[in-house]
Amino acid sequence: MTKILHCADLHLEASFAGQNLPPALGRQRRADLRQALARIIGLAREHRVDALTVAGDLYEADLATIETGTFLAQQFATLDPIPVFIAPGEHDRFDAESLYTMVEWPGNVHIFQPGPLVPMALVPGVALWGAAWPAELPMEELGSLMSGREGIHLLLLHAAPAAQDGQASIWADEPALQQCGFAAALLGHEHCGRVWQEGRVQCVYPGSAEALTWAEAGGEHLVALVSVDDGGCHVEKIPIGRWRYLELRVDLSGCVSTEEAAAVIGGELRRLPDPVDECTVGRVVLTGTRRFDPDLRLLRARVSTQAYLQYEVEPTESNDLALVAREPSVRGLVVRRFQEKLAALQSATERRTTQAALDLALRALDGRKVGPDADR
Ligand SMILES: [Mn+2]
Repeated sequence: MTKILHCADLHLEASFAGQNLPPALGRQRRADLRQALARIIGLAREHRVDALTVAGDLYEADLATIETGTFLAQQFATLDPIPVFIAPGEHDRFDAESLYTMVEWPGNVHIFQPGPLVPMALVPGVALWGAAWPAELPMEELGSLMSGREGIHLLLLHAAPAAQDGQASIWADEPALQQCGFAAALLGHEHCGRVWQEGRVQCVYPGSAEALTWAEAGGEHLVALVSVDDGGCHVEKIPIGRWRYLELRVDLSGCVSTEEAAAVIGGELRRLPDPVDECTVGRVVLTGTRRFDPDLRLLRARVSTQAYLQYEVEPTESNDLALVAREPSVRGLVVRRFQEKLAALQSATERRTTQAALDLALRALDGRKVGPDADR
């Protein structure tokens, strides 16, 4: 039984600036991508695998430096004598200026080059075929290339599952690929992990090690423990990602102040089934009829959480007072009068009472029930 730990799409040095995350959080996330690689290497050692395979997008070439390459080389060297096979991808494209050519890699690291698929002996009797992105994949020729070869054959490739503009594809559903006799296709490119059987070929996209964007939040972020022998191929999915993206809608109806809103949000966070920790990026959408404008800076200070939360206030016609104040209507007039009065009031108690009176007036004008028993 040959055991392989397969990963892809680490995207070391990725930028998170496009998601409006503060620079410090971006740095933390980049440090955690390195931690994910360290965890993967730990798993490879723990499971005593015969090889670690990486199907591209190991780092982001635009943002990586020689130091990134030195870090990778050091990490992979700790696995020696376990071999590491890398099929470079789109973001870590193999060329004369890439880290793959500029860094001195340890002897246990094998990097596939662009061009046609070539086989490398993984263990006696098991061949790993690979190429750097964009691979030349003449499936028809591959069949004849592989015909008559003994043993188990595996494919390592960064490729889209079907033809997409400008991308190397594996056409996994193509009979030619299945007839080539690969026991497994260890792939990279898709950031949400999936494992499926295509004819006789066991196909694996581990997904990115961490969810990198909101769009990837719902997917699986795995490494795949692949066991293969003459009898077939088995894949165990091992979740590796720690970061998650959380979307939470909090109804602030009935709250009269930012402090109260902070308490409500804190309560909602504590009630979530999964703990909200320092590896959570959250979007909190504030909904409901409010009698105050949330002070988001104060809210951030008052909500006690380790997560990084971004707040959004959902505007609704009925509760956005600034909007109502502009209405050429009795509602608009009432709001304008109350706002003048509120601006002149010094006492917090009086302000609260006046705000409550405004709320009641708006409810009455909306034709809703007003009184001590009225539900909010
Ligand atoms: Mn990728």
